[in-house]
Parts: sequence; structure tokens; C-alpha cells
Amino acid sequence: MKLKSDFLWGGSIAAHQVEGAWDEDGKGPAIMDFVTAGEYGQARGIHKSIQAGVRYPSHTGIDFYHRYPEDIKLFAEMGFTALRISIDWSRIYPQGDDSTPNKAGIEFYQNLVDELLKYKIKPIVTLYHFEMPINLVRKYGSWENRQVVDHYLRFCETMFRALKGKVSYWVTFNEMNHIDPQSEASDIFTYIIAGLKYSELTNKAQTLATIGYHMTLASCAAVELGHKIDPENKIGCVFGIEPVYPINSDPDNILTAFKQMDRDFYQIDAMCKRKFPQYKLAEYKDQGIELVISTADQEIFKNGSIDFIGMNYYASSVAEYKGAQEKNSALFGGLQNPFLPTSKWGWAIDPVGLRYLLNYTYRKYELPIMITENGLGAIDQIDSDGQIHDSYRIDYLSKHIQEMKKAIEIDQVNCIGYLTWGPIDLVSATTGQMSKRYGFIYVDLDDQGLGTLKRTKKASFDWYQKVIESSGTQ
Ligand code: BGP
Repeated sequence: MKLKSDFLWGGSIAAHQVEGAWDEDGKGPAIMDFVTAGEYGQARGIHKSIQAGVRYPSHTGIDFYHRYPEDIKLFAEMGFTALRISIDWSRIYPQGDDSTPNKAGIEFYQNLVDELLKYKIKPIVTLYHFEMPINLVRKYGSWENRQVVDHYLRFCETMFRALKGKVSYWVTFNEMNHIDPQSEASDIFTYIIAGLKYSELTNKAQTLATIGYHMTLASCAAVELGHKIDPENKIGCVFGIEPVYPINSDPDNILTAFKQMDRDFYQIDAMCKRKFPQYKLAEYKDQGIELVISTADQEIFKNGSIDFIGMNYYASSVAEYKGAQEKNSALFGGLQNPFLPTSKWGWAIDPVGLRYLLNYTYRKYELPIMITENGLGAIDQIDSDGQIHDSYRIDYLSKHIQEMKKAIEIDQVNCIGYLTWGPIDLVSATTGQMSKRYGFIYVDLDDQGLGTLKRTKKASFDWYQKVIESSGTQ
């Protein structure tokens, strides 16, 4: 199989990490607007009111809200054929349960999409990338409450209609799989995905399982709705997946690695196999978690199967059996793989892992796969010549692209696109830092939120332009 001529090349961003303008044009406060720079990853502070003097990175972002024409022009110059954006729910329904949508919010995204189309860049639109109106957390208790699914669907319907005919690729959720009762990463992800403080949950396992279930159901219902509104829509869901390798060939470790990796797939199973997987229900039951699946819900799973799988890939991880009560410590760090280098944040750099994961996933579902995020977070230096020579980024991306091409050309995986994470520097989701940079375009902004916001092309800018021009040949 060759790379198709309509293969999508581009990048991926999220509203709360770039837009800023957190209270402009009628936008309501959202989960990420309450997360301060110092509190990232520590699951504190989500419920307190916004204080003066504390820095909230999403309040300014990189000011994409006002500067998007300049940024999109640069993406077009690199030859992008696709850009994944997200819609901030709180721009459309400021409180989440408002009776009518905010016109200015809709117009912003219509204009943004028009700007992309002007350059023939296909918008890939994520409907949930951690941007829930905070009112839905405070008043309803977030995704644990079934009513939130209905509010989400109303928001989806508004956007499917507002962008009908202009957007054909949609993503229902970003990385819902990181909400997991068995994960030690629950702290940070319960916080940014659902706006809840993990330490304060009285029945943690039950709550997280219910949240995961409601999000899965919401995704399936959104797919059905999006297909009804426009049968041309291609609707997928994005998962952040790490291949998990056993620490050695001890069968207990192999089984542990298999189970840890499989945790990232139960929701994909539900979305592709048209029913919530029985093995997950059995596992939950074993842990004292109860989920009741009504006949109406079963219908939703039947009708909401996705058109493609979005894959966010950064790193692989290693697992070891530690007894029956073991938790998954693999995500983002955990045990080191002696065969792999790591990024400054301890993420294992594993290009072959991408080929492995593409094969694993494609053979399981035979659905098109879009690589919706891939990239290296690094600290960039401006050299004396005023340039940023980010050869490490080029090295990381080029090795991943080569492995992706092998998966397509040799292994026959139907991969339809490659989007780098953060083609322009943006606020990091798990650290809140600006100094953890991913972009081809440098943004003058520091961890204190100070800077001119000036955009400068890095060395990787020209390199990625050539990659796209040569369809990945480099
Ligand atoms: C993914 C998220 C992105 C992005 C990326 C990199 O999990 O979908 O929003 O942030 O991770 O993570 P970080 O910014 O923490 O380096």
C-alpha cells in the first residue's frame, strides 16, 4: 500500500492550550480556566474561585483567538492539508445548560474554519478536549451525571449544524481512555478531563468507571447524531495509547502488560463492535463496580460505531506484575525501558512502538487510523544567530514518520493521516509550562506568561515543509 494522494499531513492543537481570550465574547468559565500554572498535575484548586495574582495559562494561551490568521498562514506555508482544532464548549454554551447558544462563539469557529478552507486545509474538529463549562462540574457533578451526556449532545448538535458542509472530519472526544479506575495517573486526568478532584471522590473506582461509561455512550450517541445531520460526516474518537511491553518474558509480566494495554481499548471495542464489552463489565464486577446498561443504551452502542480511530502516540511503557491488586503505573513514565532513550519528562522515545501500535490496532478493527498527535516536548534555545536549531525534534519526528510509512507500505495498515502535536508552541496540558515546546513555530512566551508572543520559524519548519512536499520521503 502507498501513501494515498489525499493522505492528511498537518498538526493538532486544542482550544484551551492556544486560544486565550478566556472571558471574551460571551465565553463562560471552563475546567481548564481554573487550573493554575503551579497546580498542574497536582489535582488541587479546581473548585476555588479565580484569584488575583495567580497565573492561569489558559486565560492567555498563545492568543490564537486573535492571531489565528497569522498562524494558519504559517501552517499553509508548510503545506498542511489538515489541522485538528477543538471547539471550546464554554464558548458555545457558557454554562453548559443555557437555553440558547452563544452566537459569538459559533461565529468564531465558523470564521476559523473558513480561514482554514481558504488555504484548502481540512479542519478536523474535536468536540471535547478538556473544555467543559465549569457549571456542569459544580451543578451536575460532571460526567458522573447522565444529564451531562444530554448537554454534550446538544452542544454537538449545535456544532454539527453550524459547520455543516464545511467540516467533514469530527472527533467526539480526546483521550477519554485516561479516565481509568486502575490508573495511577487518575489524579491529573480526573482533574483535566472531568474537573473533579480525585482525592475527594468517595467511591473512586465506581465514579471513574461511570464517567468512562458515560463518555463512551456520549461518543456513540454523538456519532449517530452527526451521521444523521450529515451522512458525509466522518466521525472518530481519539485515544492516547501507549504500547505496554512486559519487563521480561515471565508469563505473569506478559499477562500484566497485555491487560494494561487492553485497558486503552475497551472503549474502542464498544465503539467498533457495537456493544459495551462483556469482559469489562466482568472486570468491574470483580472490583465491586456496578454498571447498568439499559436497552436504550444498548441501542446507542449499536448505532454509534465510529468511522475512524484517532491515535495520539508519544511513548511506550513497561509493565511488571506486582500482585493481584496492582495498579497501572505505566502511563507517562513508570518503569524505564533500558533499550530506549527518554525525553526530559521521562517519556520513552520509541518510533518502532508506533509501527507496533498501528499494526495492533488495525488488525483488531480494520478501521482507518489517523495519527492525531505525535511529537517531542523539549526545551528550545534561541541561538546567537537568532534561530532555533531543533534537530532533536526533526530526529524524533522523522523516525516516527519512517515507522508509520513502514506500517502503511509494508504492513498494509490503512493510516489516513499524520498530525504532529502542537505545530506551534502552546501551553503544555500536563505541566502547564510554556517551556515544554512541541512546535515548528516558536512563540515568545515564558512559564510566567510573559513575552511578546512573536512567532519565529524553527529549523524544523522548513524540514516539515519538505516532508509534506515529498509525501514523507524526507
Ligand atoms: C495529550 C493531549 C494534548 C497534549 C499532549 C502533550 O495527552 O491530548 O492536549 O497536551 O498530550 O502533553 P503535554 O502538553 O503535557 O506535554
